Amino acid sequence: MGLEQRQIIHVDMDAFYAQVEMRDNPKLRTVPLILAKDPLKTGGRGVVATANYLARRSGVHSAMSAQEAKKLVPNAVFLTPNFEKYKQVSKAVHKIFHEYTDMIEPIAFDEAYLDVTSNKLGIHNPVVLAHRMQQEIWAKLNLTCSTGISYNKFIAKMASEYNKPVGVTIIHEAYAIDFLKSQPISSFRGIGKKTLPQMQALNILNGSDLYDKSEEFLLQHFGKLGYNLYRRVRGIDNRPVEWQRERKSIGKEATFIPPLTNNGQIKKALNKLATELVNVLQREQLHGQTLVVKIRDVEFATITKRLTQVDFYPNKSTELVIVAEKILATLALEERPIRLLGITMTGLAPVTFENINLPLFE
Ligand code: TTP
Ligand code: MG
Repeated sequence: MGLEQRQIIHVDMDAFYAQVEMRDNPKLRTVPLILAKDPLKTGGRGVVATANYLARRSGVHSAMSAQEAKKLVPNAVFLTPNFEKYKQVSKAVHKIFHEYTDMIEPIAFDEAYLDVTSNKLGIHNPVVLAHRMQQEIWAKLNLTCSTGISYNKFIAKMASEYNKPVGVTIIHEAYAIDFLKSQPISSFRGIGKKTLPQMQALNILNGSDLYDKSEEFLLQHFGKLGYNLYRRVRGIDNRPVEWQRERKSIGKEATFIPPLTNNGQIKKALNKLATELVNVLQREQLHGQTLVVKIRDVEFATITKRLTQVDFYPNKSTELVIVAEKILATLALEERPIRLLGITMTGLAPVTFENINLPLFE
């Protein structure tokens, strides 16, 4: 043994967009519901984001054209996805996750890996944790999810899909390879529309078939993916849960010797600070709603002032300089040279939730 094994929970909301809409409108609970613009109103364009289980029973699924879905279920209700709403729900779900651990890697609005090896509740049994989390999400948000538990991300994800909806599936290391061998090849993450037919052509229909292929063979046919799959099907996936320590603020400041004496110098200094600040924000994939400017003169009189806006500030140094100058202009500064300047962004949030790409939508 030696090193303590990781305990990873993959959480995936059930029929996410559809479930949220059914929660908020009970009339939708008993009808086939498809989250897509109504093809009658788009002239047939548009793609299905998701559908409730009733509509799925007739063969409707994500990424199918809305028109095709309408043919399958003529009496279905079509609803345009309300991303702002799902984002808010996602935030609320993450708030619950944070009661358990801060080691959270979001994959999409409705999906995340949690490393609960050491968790805030000090509970060792991850099944107890997962179950509790599901109950809490249900109690507070009236939504169900499914969880997969294992010692690595790949298997945890596969496990959460294994028993949907409202499932909890744990795969212990001792059973991992048996489990992987038993799964259809389409449930291996990384095998999508393009790769699936290639696999089938090579008679690789399940994990067991995959297991039987040599590393050379898989590399030759599938390159990097093949290299990974050779390991995945052997239960090997050492990727850590990539979480970001939550930062309250990110700031940059500089001391000036000799001190700054005119607006041109100040602007130049702000430019440099803003560029550095934006670099860090970009690297950490964060953006913020409050900009704080700090200024200290040669007499050591220090003033800080903040400006908060409803929307996140763009991570663009030129824009931040304009805001910083605006803040400075509101300060009643003494006419003394400036010794120190700083700008800080707070009210931070991950950019991932904003820029999440849903290429299926126009
Ligand atoms: P999924 O978790 O793949 O699907 P789901 O939550 O609707 O259903 P399941 O119970 O099988 O987990 O995706 C989450 C949300 O992302 C989904 O509700 C809608 C959106 N989505 C798209 O917009 N396009 C897509 O192609 C897929 C797969 C999902
Ligand atoms: Mg889901």
